[in-house]
Parts: sequence; structure tokens; C-alpha cells
Amino acid sequence: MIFIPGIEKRKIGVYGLGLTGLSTCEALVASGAEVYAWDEKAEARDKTQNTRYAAEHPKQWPWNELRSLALSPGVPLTHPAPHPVVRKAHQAGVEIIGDIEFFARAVEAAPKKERPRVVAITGSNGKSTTTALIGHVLKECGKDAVVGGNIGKPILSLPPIEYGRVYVLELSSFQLDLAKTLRADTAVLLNLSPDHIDRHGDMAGYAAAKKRIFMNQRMGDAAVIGVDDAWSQGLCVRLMAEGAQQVTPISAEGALGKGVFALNAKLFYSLGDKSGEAGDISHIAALRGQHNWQNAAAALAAAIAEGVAPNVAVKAMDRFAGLPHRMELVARKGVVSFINDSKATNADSAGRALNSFDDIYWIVGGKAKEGGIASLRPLMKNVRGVYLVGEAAREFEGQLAGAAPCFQCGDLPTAVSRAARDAAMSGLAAPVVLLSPACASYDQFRNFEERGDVFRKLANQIETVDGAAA
Ligand code: UMA
Ligand code: ADP
Repeated sequence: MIFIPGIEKRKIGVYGLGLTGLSTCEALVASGAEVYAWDEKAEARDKTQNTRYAAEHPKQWPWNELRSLALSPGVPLTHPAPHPVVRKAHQAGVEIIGDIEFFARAVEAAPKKERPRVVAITGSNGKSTTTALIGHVLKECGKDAVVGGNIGKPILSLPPIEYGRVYVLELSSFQLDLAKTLRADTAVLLNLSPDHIDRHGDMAGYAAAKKRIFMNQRMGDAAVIGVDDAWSQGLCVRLMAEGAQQVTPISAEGALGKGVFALNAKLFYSLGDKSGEAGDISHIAALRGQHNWQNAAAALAAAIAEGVAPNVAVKAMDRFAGLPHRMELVARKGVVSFINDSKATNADSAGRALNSFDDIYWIVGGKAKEGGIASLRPLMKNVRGVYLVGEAAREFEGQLAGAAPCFQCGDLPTAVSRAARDAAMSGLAAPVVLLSPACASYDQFRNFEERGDVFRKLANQIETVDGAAA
């Protein structure tokens, strides 16, 4: 657990008692603070039983004496409208921060020579993969790297601040909005495409939140930025002009005069006096597809910034196993492969999976994100059938009309059995049943993990007849 200095006997409100809120309460209480906690859901409040803090409605909180309001990232700060507890904090003049800010304060309180290192990663897609990959590479190279943040391990539950430790942190736009003094020694922005627009108002608001990953950086700190989309490229140019830190552009789409880039699964670096080929990742199953080359290029740039030699970093990627729910092979029945890409919750990320396979039987749908999936029409050349599920099914069928055969399936069991049958009967050499929903899961599942687990189970239950799935 991370101990937070300077908060003994201070009164702090914690709103939201999910992963973030509960770990924040634990860390605050262990650091001597007096905690006032609340969650809108009774079952979340029940988790405060047998703890050293009790759930109490914010109406009862001593607002005049509160030092901070610790907000969970899922609680609206500004859009679609500030949550009532946010408005109350503004009225009372209480600062609103998140768990990342408490962590930042703990890091900055460490004596200068004992400061651990912080590697922070954000982007619209590829954050978790890149975070896990950087953590893996640094650990393989003998560093005391710990991985947490949006990846699912709340930051304040990580091991204590210690000299020599490297905190490798995935940060979401929501978390960045709630951090003020975070300074990353190495900060990575992978890419920017529309996501969470409902929470940031528009694309400019979303990009501004993501840019905060570079806030407080100084000369000598490293900023790694993907330049394969216009928004990130614009940001890269601006950071270079401002000159506050060392900027390393990365690309998976072409060679760069300065930076780290991937060409056909080979990684190259061109960094001032050092340049060359760092290695080949084409044999690494978990890094398949051009999008993963972007993740690998970012991981290489971050590892170099953390003092690892380029060829050593790429060699260390060899043993990277990948993460569940990201283009994960979960079953093979006869010639049919079943790929679980449940984490692809927007059109851009689903597009990456559609680009990575031929002869796809595509299961798509759920709770739609803004913008829909019309942008994926050109990729229908790889798709033999579209199996639509969830709330977005009718809307998506309209957006794909004429581009590929569409089938309304309603739910995941129906979609898996129809797609598996069509794939098995296709006569194709290597058809793929791909769950890559381009949607959030909340209409039919608790989260993307549950959706992926159900898909895995269904795929493994498919009977095999005469070497083919039926
Ligand atoms: N709650 C309220 N009122 C609200 C909103 C939420 O009371 O208005 C309560 C809920 O009842 C629930 C709790 O708050 O009990 C949930 O809080 P939360 O939504 O902030 O979620 P946590 O469990 O704290 O998990 C968060 C991240 N979730 C979000 O940002 C939505 C997790 O990222 C992260 O792994 C975890 O902190 C640890 O850092 C998940 C995510 O979906 C994977 N992230 C988004 C993404 O990747 O796109 C940003
Ligand atoms: P995030 O944590 O940002 O949601 P993940 O690493 O969990 O990203 O990957 C989620 C999905 O996004 C993957 O299943 C894959 O389809 C897609 N993806 C992964 N990396 C990238 C990338 N660099 N660019 C675009 N899409 C990506």
C-alpha cells in the first residue's frame, strides 16, 4: 500500500466505493486521515463493514473541515453534468482530486535522491497492452517494476514508495482530470481517437485531458508520443516547440528521422547519436498486428528512456504473453479459430482486429459509443458475416448495409453458435470467429471481462464434428 504523507487527522471525503474508492479509503486511513465515504449503491456501501471507516451520506459530511474530496474516476466531474457531490465541493471550496494525485504527492514527498521512477501511459487504445509490456520488459531487465492504475490494480494498493522502484501506470482520461501534481519521468501517449466524448464534452476536451500526462515534466524527462493520428501528431509538434522535456515520436506507419518506429514488425530507433534496428517481433503472438507494433514501439521508447539498451528491450518482449480479452485465441475447433477481443470497446480498436485476420465471422454490438461503426465499412472485405448483438444491433446493421451479410442474433450465445456454424461450413482454410464488439458491454454484461469470459466458455462448448465446428 502507498502511504500518503501530511494527512494525519485530516478529514477527507471519498465518493465512489469501487476499486479506486476502497483502496483510497484503506490508504488514507492507514496514513492517519479521517475518512468520510459514500457510494450510491448499497452493495458498495456494505463493503465498508468491518473496516476502519463507515459509509455516511455526503449531506452529513463536515464540508467546512474537509481538506479534499477524493472522487472515483467513474463519477462525472464536468460532463454530461457535474455530479451533485462535485457541485457541493465547489460550493464549499474543497479541492477535488483522485487516487493518482495522492500517489503523486507521496512520490514528491520522498527525498530527491530517494524518488522512485514513474512511467505513465495513456492513449485511446493499447494502454493496457503497452503498460503490461513496459512492465514486463523492465522486470525482465532486472528492474523493480510494479504495474497498476486503470489496468485494474488501483494505484494506492501498489507496494510502498521505495528508491529504485519503477511505477508503471496506465492512466485514463478520467484519472488524469483528477491529477494535478503528477510528474512522470517517462510519459507515453499512444494515440487519440474519439472515446468517452460524453465525459469530456468534445474531442478537444478529451485530448486536453490526455495531454495532462505530460504536465509538470521537466528537462530530462521523456515524452513518448504516437504520431500516426492527426490529434497526437499536433500535440507532439506543440510539445517539441515548447521544449520542456525530451520528446520521442513513435510510429507504426513509416520511418521517422527522429524517434522509434516499426516497419513490418521490425523495430528501429533513431535518437540523436544512436540509431539502428532493435529487433524483430514478428514471431511474438501477443504482438500480432500493426496496432501492436505501435504498442511495441512505444514500449521500446519508454524502455530506452528508462536506461535499457534497445536490443535488450526487444529481446525481453519475446516472453510477453499478452493480456486476456485482447485478440486472445480462446479455442480452436477443427479449422475454426475463436478470438476473444472483448476489450475492443470502440470502432478504432475493433478495426485493428479486423485488419489482423482474413475470413472473419465477426460478432459485434453492445452499448454503442458515439460515432458508430460506419468507418469500418472498408474493412468488410475481410468479413464473411456480421453477427449483431445488444442494444446497438439495429443501428450497426444500418451503418454496414450492403457492405457485408448481417445477421441479427440478439445475444452472445446465439451469435457464437451461428457464426461458428457458418465458419465451419464455409469450406475456408482458416476461418476466424472474432468477438470484437466496438461497444461497451454494460447493456448485457457487468464488464468487458465478463463478456469475454462468456465468449470463451461458449467457444469451448462448441461440438466438433468431422474436424469442423458445428
Ligand atoms: N459511483 C457512484 N456514483 C457515480 C458513479 C459511480 O456512486 O456517479 C460508484 C459506483 O456505484 C461504483 C463505484 O462508484 O460502486 C465505481 O467507481 P468507478 O466507476 O470509478 O470504478 P472503479 O471500480 O473505481 O474502477 C476504476 C476504473 N473505472 C473507471 O474509470 C470507470 C477502472 O478502469 C480501473 O481499473 C480502476 O479504477 C483502478 O484504477 C476500468 C475502465 O473501464 C477498466 N476504465 C475506463 C476505460 O478503460 O475506458 C476509463
Ligand atoms: P486500452 O487499455 O487502451 O483499452 P488494450 O491494450 O486493452 O487498450 O487493447 C484494447 C483493444 O484495442 C485490443 O483488443 C485491440 O483490438 C485494440 N488495440 C490495442 N492496441 C491498439 C493500438 N495501439 N491502436 C489501436 N487499437 C489498439
